[in-house]
Amino acid sequence: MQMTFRWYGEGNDSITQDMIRQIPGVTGLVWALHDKQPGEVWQTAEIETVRRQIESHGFHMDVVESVNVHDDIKIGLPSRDQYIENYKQTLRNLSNFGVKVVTYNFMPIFDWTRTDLFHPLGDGSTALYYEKSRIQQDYKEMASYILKNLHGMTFPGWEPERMARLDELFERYKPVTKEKLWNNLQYFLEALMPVCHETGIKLAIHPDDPPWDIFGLPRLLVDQASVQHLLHIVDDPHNCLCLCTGSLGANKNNDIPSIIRSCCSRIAFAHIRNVKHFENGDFSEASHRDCDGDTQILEIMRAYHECGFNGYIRPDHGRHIWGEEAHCRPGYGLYDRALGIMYLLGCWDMLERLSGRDPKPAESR
Ligand code: DNO
Repeated sequence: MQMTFRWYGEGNDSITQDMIRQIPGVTGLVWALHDKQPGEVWQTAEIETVRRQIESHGFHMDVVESVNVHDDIKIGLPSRDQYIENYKQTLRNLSNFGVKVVTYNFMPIFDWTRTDLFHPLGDGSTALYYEKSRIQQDYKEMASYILKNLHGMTFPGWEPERMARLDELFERYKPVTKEKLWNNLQYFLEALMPVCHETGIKLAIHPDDPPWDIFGLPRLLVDQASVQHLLHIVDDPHNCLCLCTGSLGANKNNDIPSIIRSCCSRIAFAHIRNVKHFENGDFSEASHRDCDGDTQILEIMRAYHECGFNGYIRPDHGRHIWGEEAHCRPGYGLYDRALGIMYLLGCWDMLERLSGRDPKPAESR
């Protein structure tokens, strides 16, 4: 496995490349052009600027998270073909810089959804939290709460321009049933596969977070059956998963180690996040330590190890600790994600040792 760390870019992240260099084991920065709107082509000169910022610090830029998909593609409008052409061009431009994995999601309107971005935990830290009873009718209230708490930072999926048009977007998504959304995803993937073959890029879809319909919007990637369906409808080694344990793990019936074992060769990118469930259906995010949540982090690492996983991995959301909630992106502080990396590497190194191999320090730095 290859450890990476999500970085939002110079001037857009309070965490610098120099800070990340001091976390053991990280070889690559997971990046994106965060000022691009869904549907726009990522231009070579823009990618080149980020390449310098990443590679000059000894990191690779193999993984992009995300190239976001335009709503017209998800809705299935005739204008989707132009946006798909733009997506193809973006893939070609990225491949010229050696990019190997492009993450995206197919969630209608909202990306990840939470009701509290800085929920106090018992130890004085805070974490992202989902209170089930608060996700009912009022999507505007939830969106405006999230936008207000992003400390003025951009967050993919929460573009203020899109959030300002919520009523219109909901209207446009009205005819999109779950079945239509699957068809539109298949259409998108089938159109892109030839370019994936040409460039070698793997497309890694992020599961829906949380893994159930919200505000009447259909959500597709929610459990083992839907993951299998996705891999089956476009049965191509370039049609891959960004398997997020925290997204799927928000449904406590999902057995993530079993999902990993069932499709490991199609997992291009692994997000490791731990979630704690409450009786009433609420859930909180937790530290990466297995016993702090219900996601089975130890079994997940064992499953990846047994499958010989050699894809990219990153700690996903962490708690906000040591006062950093005053300035960090929700879920994306430095400290708990760094602690998470040490925990994940600790698990992995021990699994390696037990298999008779000695862990080695990161090579690219
Ligand atoms: C949450 C992230 C997601 C992910 C997108 C991929 O923190 O894992 O927002 O980046 O869904 O398109």
